[in-house]
Amino acid sequence: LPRAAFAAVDLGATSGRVMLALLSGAAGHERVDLVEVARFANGPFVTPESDTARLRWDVRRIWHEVVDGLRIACVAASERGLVLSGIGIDSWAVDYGLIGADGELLEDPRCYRDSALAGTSTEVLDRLGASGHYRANGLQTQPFNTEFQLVAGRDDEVWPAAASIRLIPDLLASWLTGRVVTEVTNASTTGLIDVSTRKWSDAVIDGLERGYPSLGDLRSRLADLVEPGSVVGHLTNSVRRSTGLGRVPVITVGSHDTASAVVAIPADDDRFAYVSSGTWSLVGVELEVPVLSEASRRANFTNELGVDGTVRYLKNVTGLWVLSETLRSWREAGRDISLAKALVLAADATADRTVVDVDGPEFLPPGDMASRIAAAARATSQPIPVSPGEVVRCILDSLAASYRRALGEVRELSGKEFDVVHIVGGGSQNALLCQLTADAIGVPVLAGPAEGAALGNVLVQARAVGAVHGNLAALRAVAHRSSNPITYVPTGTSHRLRADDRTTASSEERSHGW
Ligand code: LFR
Repeated sequence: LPRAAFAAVDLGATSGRVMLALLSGAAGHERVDLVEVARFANGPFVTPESDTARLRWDVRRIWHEVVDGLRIACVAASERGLVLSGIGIDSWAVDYGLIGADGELLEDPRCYRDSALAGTSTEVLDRLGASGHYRANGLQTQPFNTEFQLVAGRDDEVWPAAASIRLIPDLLASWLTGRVVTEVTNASTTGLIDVSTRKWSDAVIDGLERGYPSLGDLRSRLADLVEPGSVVGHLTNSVRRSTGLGRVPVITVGSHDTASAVVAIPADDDRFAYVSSGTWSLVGVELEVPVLSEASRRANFTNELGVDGTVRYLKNVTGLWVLSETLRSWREAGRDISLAKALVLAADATADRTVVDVDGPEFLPPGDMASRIAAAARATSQPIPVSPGEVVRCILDSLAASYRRALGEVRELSGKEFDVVHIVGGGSQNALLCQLTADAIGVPVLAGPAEGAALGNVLVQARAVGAVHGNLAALRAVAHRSSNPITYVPTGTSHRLRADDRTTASSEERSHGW
């Protein structure tokens, strides 16, 4: 019988959900069962061409979905004789809302896939010095890192009125509780954190303020940092009225979805690598200390902060976004192919016929992926995938090749050895991709849990209120009992074509080129 209940709000770039989590079992035997009480589609909307940002999030709609989900979670918990012991929020990283001195949201937050951000990162790093910057924040260069978004928006009309910069989970938590904090795992994706001290980086912040005077005082707009597992505050009266909930604490979790997903990896020891597979595939390992070498910077590896003082050393590989956008553009063209059907067709298609570099900048913005794949195939003199089966197969073969390349680099740059690759997140349900990954990497893949971020979110809350105890290994034992990972053993199939054999641009060139 469940003895405690929590709500996990997990917001991805393509869908959001509210989960009711039920914790049962005596100490040392705990398990968590997740009940999805609300799920909604998410995605940026396109703003008029004249706007300074072209893609934005309707964060007020997200807020209403979250509150509605919490209302349903409250009912579902009380049906089981329980009240919620906590609420945790995680989301995709880097994006933020600007709040005025009166506490009002000044505009819909910009979406990280907005192509208006092109070029800013190169400009900033040239001005600030890329090597020193990386030694401070350890962050990969992505055109959308928060610091570059802030620089790109410094002359926007709303900027002078912005009193507070809030990352998406912190923004929602502030609306739920009236309290403002910055949770550190997500803050580590801003570029403004010193990865070695887990504090705001004076070097980076001062550098930006000096380099871009119209930014004004950046530091005063950033709230104090807190680690995962702290109580932000309790629900406000108005939230209590609209949800039926009582005085429930909102607890910081790994509020970066990837940080939460990594907590829920059901590993039995530390010799593992992971692919956190959703809209993106985050491919890497967990470390005690960051890798800040020049080689690491040039390979564009990132050191993001994890729960319990850890570092997530990884690479962002374009993930199932390419597939979901492909299916979406087919649907819009009147060719409705379900994901299940697409995967059956792909399984029947010729293996490794065409392998493209899905990490190319052309795959970042929304749009017709099949024609971008065709262009990439043409440019590398490979057969152009035409049928849906060929296109989807090409995407999956290309993802597996990209994971293989990233994990090879991880091993080399960090010295970390692993005998298993855990795939967590929605992509762990994609059996074909899991098998192709095992074959490409040559080590067993353990797939699941599919709701890794929500599970990791709950585990950190449960520990914060004393319902479970122990270090990350203890939380992972609970994750193991709560999920049934599926093993994919490498079949020894050799990969005729490798994405890295066809890549001409270095990672550094690619990351700057967008
Ligand atoms: C995954 C993720 C990645 C981050 C990207 C953009 O959902 O959080 O870790 O790089 O989204 O925020």
